[in-house]
Amino acid sequence: MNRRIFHIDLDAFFVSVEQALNPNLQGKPVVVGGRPDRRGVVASASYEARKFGIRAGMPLIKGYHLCPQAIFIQGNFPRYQEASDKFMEILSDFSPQVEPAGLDEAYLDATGTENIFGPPGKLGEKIKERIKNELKLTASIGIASCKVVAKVASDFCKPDGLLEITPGDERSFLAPLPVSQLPGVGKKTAKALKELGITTIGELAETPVSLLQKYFGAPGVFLHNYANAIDDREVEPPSETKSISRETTFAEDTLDGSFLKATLRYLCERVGAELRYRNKQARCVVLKLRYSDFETISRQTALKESSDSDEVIFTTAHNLLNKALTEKQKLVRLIGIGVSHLMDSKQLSLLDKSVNRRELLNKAIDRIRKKYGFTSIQTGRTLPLKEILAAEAEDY
Ligand code: DCP
Ligand code: CA
Repeated sequence: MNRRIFHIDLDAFFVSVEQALNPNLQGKPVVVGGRPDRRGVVASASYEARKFGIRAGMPLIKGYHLCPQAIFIQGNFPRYQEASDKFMEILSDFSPQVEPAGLDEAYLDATGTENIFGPPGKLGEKIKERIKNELKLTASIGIASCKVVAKVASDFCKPDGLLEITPGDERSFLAPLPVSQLPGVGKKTAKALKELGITTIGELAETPVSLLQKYFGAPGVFLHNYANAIDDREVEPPSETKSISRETTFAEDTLDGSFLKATLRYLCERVGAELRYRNKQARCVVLKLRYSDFETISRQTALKESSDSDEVIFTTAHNLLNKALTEKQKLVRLIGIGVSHLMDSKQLSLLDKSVNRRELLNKAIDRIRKKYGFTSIQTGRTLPLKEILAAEAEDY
């Protein structure tokens, strides 16, 4: 039976999230990455900015020279994480077989779902519609009988596209495209292929596998197979989570105890929310610190009882932080918190008298955050944290 595999990729992801939140940015050349007078690279460029030649990975200053009127903004990683979580949640409503392949892209296997969602093209439209309505973002979707062709198809129809490759048409779809469109073919491989006289995927498909193996070793076989639309990789949902962590790098190194404490509180709340979302409890809390000289330490404590409470995680982490700060008086560049040794939560029973108010409060906060976004609620102790949102932009 022919599989129906979707590759769904959000368009100009970081920039589009910013544009969705700030209508003044819509329809304009926008670059996420930071101010052009600072060192750094373009993380994401709006399609309007791409018209000027601005591309991801390019130094910001070069982007500025190409298009001085572009709007350059700092990234805000928590926002993108939040959008990514919601994106994955939408996908999981359509199939249990969803494999995230980055923050803004995923594979979904919809084989055999016709009787529920209709033909694949219709399902693709439904997915795009929900992303548009709920996230105010556009996605491009490729549908094919294998992962590699689905991915090339979603790239091909960007932005805001939907392209289904009918079974049997895979090779003829790939053939005229440049080899650089094939996943796994970077600049170096493209150059080496060019020296062999191979510029299109069709020419690559026709090249004897033995020759490709001779030049590229084992990866040569993949090149041959992918070019011929041979790819039996399954869509694999991520395996069970073993640990959950959140970290942030500061815009400026710091030794300010109350700022570190508030940051830690914020990160612990994020980890706690993720634990509860996954219905897990943790037995171990790990603090990570990176100093200005890049020395990195981690300190951990096992909990007496497993927990998913912000309060317990924070108290434990705070003790670890205090110890670490007395051990070393060095400026801190990054702080992170993780939990591990996870187990499934017991079902929260409302009849259980031991359920304390704090747990109910955490659940209520999670519900509101799920609806309105993580930053819609700040607990009193994280309020001094305005700067952290800017600082987290350095995380990627
Ligand atoms: N990203 C980054 N640095 C890069 C490339 C990407 O930080 N060098 C981040 C920002 C992007 C996100 O990852 O928004 C997704 O990467 P994509 O390659 O999918 O790029 P976009 O989503 O921005 O654009 P496209 O519409 O081409 O998918
Ligand atoms: Ca993308």
